[in-house]
Amino acid sequence: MPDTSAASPTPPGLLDALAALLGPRGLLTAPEDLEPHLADWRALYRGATPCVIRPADTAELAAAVKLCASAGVPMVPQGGNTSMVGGATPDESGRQVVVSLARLNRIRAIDPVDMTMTAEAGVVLKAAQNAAADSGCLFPLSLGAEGTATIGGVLSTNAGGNTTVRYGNARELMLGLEVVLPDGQIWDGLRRLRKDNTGYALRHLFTGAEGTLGFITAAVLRMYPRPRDTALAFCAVADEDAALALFRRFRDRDESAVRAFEYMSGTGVDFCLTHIEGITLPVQARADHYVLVDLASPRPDAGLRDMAESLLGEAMEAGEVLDAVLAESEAQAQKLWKIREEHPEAQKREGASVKSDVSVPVSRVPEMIRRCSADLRKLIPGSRPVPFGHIGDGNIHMNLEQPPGMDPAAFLARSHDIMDCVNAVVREMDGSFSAEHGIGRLKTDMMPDWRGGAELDTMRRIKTALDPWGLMNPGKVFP
Ligand code: FAD
Ligand code: 2HG
Ligand code: ZN
Repeated sequence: MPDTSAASPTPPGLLDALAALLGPRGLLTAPEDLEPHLADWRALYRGATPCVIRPADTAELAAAVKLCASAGVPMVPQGGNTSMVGGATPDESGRQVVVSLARLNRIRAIDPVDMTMTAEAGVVLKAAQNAAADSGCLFPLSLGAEGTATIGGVLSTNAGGNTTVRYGNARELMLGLEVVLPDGQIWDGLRRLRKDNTGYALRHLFTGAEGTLGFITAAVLRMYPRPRDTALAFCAVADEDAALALFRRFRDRDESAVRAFEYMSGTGVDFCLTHIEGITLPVQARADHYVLVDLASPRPDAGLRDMAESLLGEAMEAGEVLDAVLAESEAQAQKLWKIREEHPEAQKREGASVKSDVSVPVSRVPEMIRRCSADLRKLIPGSRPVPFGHIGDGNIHMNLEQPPGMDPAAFLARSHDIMDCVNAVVREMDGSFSAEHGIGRLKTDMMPDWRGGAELDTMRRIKTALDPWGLMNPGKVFP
C-alpha cells in the first residue's frame, strides 16, 4: 500500500523518475511554469503543487500514474482549467501533483458515415467543433469557455452549455471512452457503437466524475448533420413568464429546430453594455428581460426565418415580446451571441459576484427567478440579482452581484448564505443545486444534505472500489 499520510512530502526520487519518463516537455517544476495551473478561473482557490505532469500520450500517462500511485501521491487532472467550482485546482498542501492532459490533443479519427469523432482529452472544444465542420458535420456542444475547455474536461464535468436543449449534455454526445485508471491500467472502451448493452456502462461512470475515478484520455464523440438553415432572434420580453411562453411557442412549432434558447436579465445585459467592448443594445429600448432564440436545421429549405418572423409576430400580439431583432448575417448573429456569452466576464468586471448554477423543472423557472431575486434582495439590501442562462433546460445561473460600493471581501464572506438562500427555493421546487458546473471543491459540503443516504453511500463505494487509496482528485465531489 502506498504511503498516503498527509504529512509526507513528495517522495524522494519521484520527480527524477517522472523526469526520466516524461522528458523536459512532460514535466514542469519551475515556479513560473506551475503558476497558470495553481488557481481557478474564478480565483476562488489557489493551491500548490510540486510539479505539473504533461504526458505526450496515453501510454506515458499510464506509466506516470503508476509511478505516482506507488509513491502514494495524489493527482489532480486538469484540462483547460475553466472549472466554475475549483474542480481542477490542487489544494494548498503542496502534495497534489497536477496532471495536465494538454498534450493529448490529437483527433485520432473522424467518420462522417458513422457520424463519430475520436478525440483525445486535451483537444480544445472549439478545435473539435472545427474538425467536425471540416468534415461536413456538426459537433454541437457549445459553451462560453469553448476556446479553452477541453474534451476531457467537458466529459468529466458532463458539461451542458447552450445547445443542451437540442442535443443533450456532454454525456449524450459520447459513445465510448479510453481511460487511465488510478492504478495506471488502461481501459480501452473507444467503441463507436450506437447500441452496446454489455453490463455496466462504465463510460457513463467516468463522465461527470470530475476526475475522481480516473483520467479520460480519449473519447468517441457523436456528431450530427451540419445546419444548412439558421435564424437568430434577440428579443426584449415582458417578463419571465413571457420568456417561457416564447420558448413553448418555438418548441411546440418545431422542437428539432430550437438549437438554443437563452434567458438574460436587464441587469446582466446592462453589465455587458458597460464592460464589454463592441456590444450595443440591439433592440430599441432597454428591458428587464431578454431572450436569445437560436434556430438551426439540416434542411436548407426549413424556412426558419419565416417561422421566426411569424412566431415573434404572434408573440408580440400576445404582449409577450416587446421588441425583437433578427440577425441579417452570420457576423450579426455572432454579435448577438456575444451579449449572452460575455455575461460571466461582464459580471466579473462589475465586482464580486456569487454564482448559483441551479435547475428546476422548466415550468417553474419564472417563479424560481422571481422568488430567488426577491429573497436575495432581502438578504443583502442593494445587491443585484443577475439570473441568466439555459431556460429551455430549466437551468438558470441565479447569480448575485455585490451592492455598488460594498467591500467585495465582505460580500464574498456571505457566499454560503447567498447560495443557501437560492437553494432553499430550488429545493422546494424539486430542483438541483448543481445543474451543469459540477461539485468540484466549492459544493462538497452541500452533498450530504442534497445527495446523502443511499446515494452518497453508493458513490463512496464506487470511489473506494476504483480508487482505494483516494489518490484521484482528493477534496473534490466528496465532503
Ligand atoms: P477543467 O476545468 O480543467 O476540469 C474540470 C474538472 O474535470 C476537474 O474536476 C478536473 O479534475 C476534471 N478533468 C479535466 N480533464 C480531465 C480528464 N481528462 N480526465 C479526468 N478528469 C478531468 N460549463 C457548462 O457546463 N456550461 C456552460 O455554459 C459553461 N460556460 C462557461 C463559461 C465560462 C466563461 C467559463 C470560464 C466556464 C464555463 N463553464 C461552463 C464551466 C467549464 O468550462 C466546464 O466545466 C468545462 O467542462 C471544463 O472544461 P476544462 O477542460 O476547462 O476542465
Ligand atoms: C454560462 O452559461 C456558464 O455562461 C457560466 O455556465 C455561468 O457565469 C456563470 O454563472
Ligand atoms: Zn451555463
